[in-house]
Amino acid sequence: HMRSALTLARRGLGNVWPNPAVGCVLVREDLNNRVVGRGWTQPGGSPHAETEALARAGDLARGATAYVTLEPCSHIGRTDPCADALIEAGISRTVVAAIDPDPRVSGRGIARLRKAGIATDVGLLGPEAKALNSGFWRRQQSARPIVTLKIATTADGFVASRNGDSQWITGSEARQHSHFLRAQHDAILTGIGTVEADNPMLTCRLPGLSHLSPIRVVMDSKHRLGAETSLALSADIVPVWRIGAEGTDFAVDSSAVVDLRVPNVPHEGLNLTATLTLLSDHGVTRLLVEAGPKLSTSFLRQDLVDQLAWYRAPTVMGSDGLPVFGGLNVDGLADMRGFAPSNTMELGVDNLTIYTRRLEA
Ligand code: AOF
Ligand code: ZN
Repeated sequence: HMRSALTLARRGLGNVWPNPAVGCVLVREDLNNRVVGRGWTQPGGSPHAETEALARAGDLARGATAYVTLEPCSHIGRTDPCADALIEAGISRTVVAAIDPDPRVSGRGIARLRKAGIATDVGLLGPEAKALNSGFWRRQQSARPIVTLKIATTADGFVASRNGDSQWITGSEARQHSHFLRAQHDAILTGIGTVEADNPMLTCRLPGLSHLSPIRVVMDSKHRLGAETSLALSADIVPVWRIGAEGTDFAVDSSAVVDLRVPNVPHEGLNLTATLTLLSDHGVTRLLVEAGPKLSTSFLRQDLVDQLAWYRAPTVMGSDGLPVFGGLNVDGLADMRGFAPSNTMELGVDNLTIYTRRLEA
């Protein structure tokens, strides 16, 4: 049941920020383990998962066990506390995957349930629940989003030929999947170089999922984002946040583009750590970076990449091409960036491997 609650929770990824994506399953053990209600955090972050499940169960909730992927909340926010809703509905037992790191809750939800006489177990599939909401945890604990770097390369790691051709490295299945990846992130970030070269939309254009497009963030260190770019022209439909340097007064000639500022680091460009903090301040928990080699390399060099989503085509370019990453100041093997493969899948003739940052041993 907790696995099923985690699967439901996953539906919220990318569209509930700054909230976590939570799932809830209500089970009547006295009725042959009948599932009487299922719920997940709704777009925008409310209603919460428990309220949804309780509404579906109606009177059948009385006497049920609630499996919840996050501690039910105890604070009055945009909704009344879920812990109270579970108590009032007559739930008899609660199984919680992980304690909520939000200081407004953080153990108080569990205490409230237990005080009302509801047996409450904590920790079932806890690591899975934290991994699913790693963006929420990161933002709560470090005031940053988690960063996924997406790259699409030839088998030998090149992104363009020497004449600059780069459009069709991977095939249509891989491209469709990358739109799904966009839908599961709160924001997508690119550089002004990519905007000028490709004039991208950076939206999710899968049928039926276009409402899940992430906020589009452009690192505009050169102060060049044009009002006629696809991004600026569509900013009234899907938000565009332009990040420029502090102390400059450039503004895009488009009222819909949101103007944000971070300090400039000499010889490096806009401060990426400050950018992550700024995005977190605006509620972003999951950031997808889809940029050219220069910006991608900066994220990697500064050790800001939590996950690599690497789409690979079955083609070989050879060293005439443009490599996906520039120099990382690696002298010996010990200096390399280390990742562990966490998932891999075939997409037509291409494949995708998700690598997760290997923490220091
Ligand atoms: C739950 N179930 O499905 C979610 C929870 O702004 P509010 O009122 O929505 O409160 C946000 C906080 O609620 C968030 O930081 C987290 O602690 C909790 N999210 N809690 O019981 C849910 N999404
Ligand atoms: Zn709640």
